[in-house]
Amino acid sequence: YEAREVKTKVYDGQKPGTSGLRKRVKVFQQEHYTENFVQATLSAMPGGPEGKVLVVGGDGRYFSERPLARGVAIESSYSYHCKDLNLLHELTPRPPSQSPEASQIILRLSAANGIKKILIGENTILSTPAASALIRSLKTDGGILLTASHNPGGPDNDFGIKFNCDNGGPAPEDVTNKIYEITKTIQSYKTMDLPDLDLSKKGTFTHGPLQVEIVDSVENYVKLLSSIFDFDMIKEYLQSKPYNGKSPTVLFDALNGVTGPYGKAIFVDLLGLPESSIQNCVPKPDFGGSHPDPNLTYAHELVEAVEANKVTFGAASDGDGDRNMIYGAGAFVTPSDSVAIIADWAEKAIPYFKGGVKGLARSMPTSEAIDLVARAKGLEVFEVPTGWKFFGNLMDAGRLSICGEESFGTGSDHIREKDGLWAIVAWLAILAAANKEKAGQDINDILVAHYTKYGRNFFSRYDYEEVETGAEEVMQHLRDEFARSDFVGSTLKATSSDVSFTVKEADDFSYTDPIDGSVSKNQGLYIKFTDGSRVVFRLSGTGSQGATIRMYVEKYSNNPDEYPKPAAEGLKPLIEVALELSKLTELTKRKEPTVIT
Ligand code: VG1
Ligand code: CO
Repeated sequence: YEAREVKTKVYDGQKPGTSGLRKRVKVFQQEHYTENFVQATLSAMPGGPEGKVLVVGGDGRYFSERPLARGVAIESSYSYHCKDLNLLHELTPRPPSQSPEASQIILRLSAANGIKKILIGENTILSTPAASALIRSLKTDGGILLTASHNPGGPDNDFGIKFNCDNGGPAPEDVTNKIYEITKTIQSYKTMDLPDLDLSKKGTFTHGPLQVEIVDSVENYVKLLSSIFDFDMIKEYLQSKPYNGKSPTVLFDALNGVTGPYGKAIFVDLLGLPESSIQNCVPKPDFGGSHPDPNLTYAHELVEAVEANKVTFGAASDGDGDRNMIYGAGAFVTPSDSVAIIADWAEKAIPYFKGGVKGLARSMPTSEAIDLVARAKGLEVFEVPTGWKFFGNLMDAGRLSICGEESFGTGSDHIREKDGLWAIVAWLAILAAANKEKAGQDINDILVAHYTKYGRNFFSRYDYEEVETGAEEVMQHLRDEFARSDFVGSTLKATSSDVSFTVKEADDFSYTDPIDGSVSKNQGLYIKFTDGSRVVFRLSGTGSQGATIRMYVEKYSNNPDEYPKPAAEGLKPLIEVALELSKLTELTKRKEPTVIT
């Protein structure tokens, strides 16, 4: 096989967003489109592609791989067969003339660009945290992740490609900017006419000049978690009977995403729970037609099952496995509270942190609950822009151990991605530790104890998805308001009550990385009020179509009478003020948000 140069044309808009390039599958399927982006990625990787070793894997969504090499007929029906994960899933037919799937394209371009070796998950399956772990434990030069995370999958939905560096984390902005620059002028790419490689068999293969090792999707990751947590302690708790003579019950929902096999390995094989403790645990290329996002809206099946059966501990993760939701009967843990509580319990409940926690961090819109824990423990706390890539430098420098985002992302420096199953096991460890101190404690008791100690940060996010017009206008209108000389110090009044808020500070968030000094501007518009409340507006960087406006509101209370109240109630005046000030309804014609979390 020989490398050959293929002439191509430039496609607009191949700018990696918050977490890689995410577009509709049909966009990626255009001639040369995926090749252009993969070539740009290989050319932009630090030190270039020559002689490098990369990890490749993803959430198994549609367009990740096609089992051509196994002789599956694709003319009549598209059949996705993943033998070892025991899944067979039919999708609508597609013409056989279409271009190969992303994983085969990556193999061909890698071979032509001088990559030495590719380690790829069996059937291209690797959760985002598992890929990050693999890059780190095998000390590879980086990895290419095939995922659009929580966005729906299938022929009419989303696909995504993301590059991670050798620390296992999403490429920083200087690399993603370089990728984008290359896509704007690309004239050709290098490929090699290799046949499709069967990605269903583990082992090492020679693929043209390339060495390809097809690895177990789960093993390395589960080993890592076993070294972090005390699984014996968790098992002991699960087998004890602290709840009126009854054992705790668990329900994990993979939402048909990639974490199914990982969840089975952890909950069933390792912790000895019954099969009924996991659901939707077969990864499907279209996520069973659902939206694989673990929140109260999209994980309603889990919420209903937890409530109906009074399950002690419910949890879900997203399509690619980096997000998590913790939900016990009658008790929803907001992600902002979750990371604060994990930080508070870390040294007591998780052996990995026995030596001490180095520092804490959150993304800017995330509630300040974790700041309060940091202050109490005398730890540094960082506020970074949205997206996991900003945590990596702090971790690499040894200044950050635990961090999180309000968007159901929680993690630590064991890898360089957020990690859904890590957070879920961390919560099981907290329950186990709490029950050792005093038997009978459930998720709600842990929440109440935390609020009693620190106060409660009420928090909510309104998403206006795929807004057709007015998104930019809302942002510009806010910038104009901020620019008014009398804006700071002005008082904004709620529409349905007498409550009012006085503006203390308003700006467009800018971040200077304390490690390398790089500056990231325009990261979200925020208003801080004199009573400590905050409102944030930003445009999403992960959508594939139209603009998504996110509005975040936060209000702190240390009045115990307010702790049990639903967040929506305490936040109502603030939400009214935010909507009125931004003219969001007027400019976008959207009366209601698409999702409230
Ligand atoms: C969203 C979240 C952000 C998260 C990102 C990637 O980004 O708000 O907190 O890091 O998704 O998560 P945006 O730009 O749409 O607000 V995932 O699980 O999609 O990789
Ligand atoms: Co995700």
